[in-house]
Amino acid sequence: MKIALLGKPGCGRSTLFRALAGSASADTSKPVTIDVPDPRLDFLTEIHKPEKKTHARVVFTDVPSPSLSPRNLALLRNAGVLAAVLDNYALGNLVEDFTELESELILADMAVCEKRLARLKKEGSGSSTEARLLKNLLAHMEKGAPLRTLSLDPGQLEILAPYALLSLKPLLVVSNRSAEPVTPEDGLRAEAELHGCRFLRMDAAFELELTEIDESERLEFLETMGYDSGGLAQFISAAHEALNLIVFFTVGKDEVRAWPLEKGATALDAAAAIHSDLARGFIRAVVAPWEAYRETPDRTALREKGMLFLEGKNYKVKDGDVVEIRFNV
Ligand SMILES: Nc1nc2c(ncn2[C@@H]2O[C@H](COP(=O)(O)OP(=O)(O)OP(=O)(O)O)[C@@H](O)[C@H]2O)c(=O)[nH]1
Ligand SMILES: [Mg+2]
Repeated sequence: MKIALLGKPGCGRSTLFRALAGSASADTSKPVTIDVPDPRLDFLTEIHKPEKKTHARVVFTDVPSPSLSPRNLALLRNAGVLAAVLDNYALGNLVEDFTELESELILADMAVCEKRLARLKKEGSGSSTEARLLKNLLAHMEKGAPLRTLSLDPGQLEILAPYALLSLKPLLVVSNRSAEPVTPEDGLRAEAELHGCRFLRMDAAFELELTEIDESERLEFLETMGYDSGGLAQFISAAHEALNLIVFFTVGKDEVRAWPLEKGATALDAAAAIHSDLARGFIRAVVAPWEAYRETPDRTALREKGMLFLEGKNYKVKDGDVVEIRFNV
């Protein structure tokens, strides 16, 4: 669940990182782990009043510039999502900066694909499935297009997984601006869409300032400034969404918890995420969508109304499901 922040010197990357970390003195050379805000989790916590509340988490890394330096490559390959921070508070060369970064990602991928293809040819596998796939990728990238805009099937993605190709990863495009952006964002937004990226706005310096204000005074401060709250929360949520995850919940007296799970995963996968014993001794999953608790905020009542569903191990878990695993070991 790693998200790498990249961008040119002075784009505000470290400012955004410190805002995420909640402190101006945060050490930007180490990753920071952040709770993913989730109103559904807040609601389930309110009605169950557990001793502990556990959010889904994401890990952010501030990747020093130049982003694609050899030292950084491992950091980038390791990340599930890349976020490009673009300066729109000082210079505002939005489209240029974005295009430059995207080209660097594509070039790094071309180098990997070419090297692998040469190797396959040398081994006499120049017409294997993998070689043909790599030629396809190279033809796509030669047109200046990132791999995330090429449609690939699960089998192809599996072949490519070991290479951790950078332009295949989801990329969030962040315009870092103050209240008044230097450059209008329409051009960047269109370009980001064309490249299969999600576009976001952010005022990193303001978000960092906000973290310095006592929580009790924050809302009042925002109101007097005429500002919207939750810019940071939106960014964290967008980053989490880009990881292609859903969230399921477990509820109880001791803990109410949000669990990230890959889209399409089953009840058995959910059980394994909680504990290997639950997967080993899996009997049934007892499932209700979290919304059911809005009308009937009580598990016993839900059961009596027939609103808890018994599901087998192949059940595809849905975003927002509250899950209880019945097991026997
Ligand atoms: N006004 C304004 N200043 C900002 C904003 N973001 C960053 N700055 C300032 O710009 C300078 C550089 O910001 P950093 O966040 O350290 O830049 P960086 O992207 O980490 O740059 P490097 O680490 O040098 O590559 C600092 O003095 C920040 O206070 C912003 O949104 N608005
Ligand atoms: Mg920095």
